[in-house]
Amino acid sequence: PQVQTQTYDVRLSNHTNPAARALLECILRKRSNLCVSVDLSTSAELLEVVDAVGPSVCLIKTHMDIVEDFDQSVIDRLRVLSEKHDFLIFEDRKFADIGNTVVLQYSKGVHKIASWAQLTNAHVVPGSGIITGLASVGLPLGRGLLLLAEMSSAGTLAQGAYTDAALAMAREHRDFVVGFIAQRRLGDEDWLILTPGVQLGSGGDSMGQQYNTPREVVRRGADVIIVGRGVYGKRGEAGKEAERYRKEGWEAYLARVGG
Ligand code: BMP
Repeated sequence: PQVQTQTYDVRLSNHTNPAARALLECILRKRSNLCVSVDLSTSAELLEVVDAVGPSVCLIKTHMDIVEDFDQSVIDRLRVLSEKHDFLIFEDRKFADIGNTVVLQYSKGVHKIASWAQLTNAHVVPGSGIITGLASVGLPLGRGLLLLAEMSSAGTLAQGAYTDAALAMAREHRDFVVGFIAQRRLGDEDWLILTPGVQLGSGGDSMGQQYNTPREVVRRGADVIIVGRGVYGKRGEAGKEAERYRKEGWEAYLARVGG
């Protein structure tokens, strides 16, 4: 049977990476395939939105390098919320350097990403050494990696042969690479497909972002929909909006698997 039509329950048995398994288990427990991308630049705003959307999400995506008042307490408070509401954390770091450098960027510096993010991601432009490097840090900690195989933005170079190369690289590191940031299902194997560029009522922004609806991206193969401004854009309504997107994403999944 095609991965596309398998339930999250069946998909769970296709995965051995602990982060991938934890994500699928959380999706099933919460009946949520929604990841909210909380791109806010103060810790107070970030944590307020995370607390509001927490009940509706399986995953919170961060860009920790935009938080102006970052310190270890932001991570501590985020982890408290992840236990309170039951979600995983994905740092959207988009690593893009040689193996030796990404080892340091992943484990050290101000953010120490590997110590708190179950999932992170990487560009494949440097070649597979980037995966070897990240895996040397992440695998012993039970972390998982997503490769950027496609992007949502207009004019992206991540298409065609580039996307095929990302798939080939993933196949060489199946223990650590759990899936892709992509706009559709890739490959016959069970990869987790996380799709950004999602909003109800498509369109885009003035800087090249392009949106598709939850229904459309799930139909094309998204396992997790990533929504940023669509959820936190209207002040004070993030909780309500997250629940709306959770329902949309879940109904689209049920339609895809024929439930
Ligand atoms: P928004 O829904 O507000 O457009 O936010 C999308 C989020 O997903 C941003 O954090 C962006 O960095 C990320 N993203 C994206 O939009 N397209 C991609 O192809 C890959 C991304 O990580």
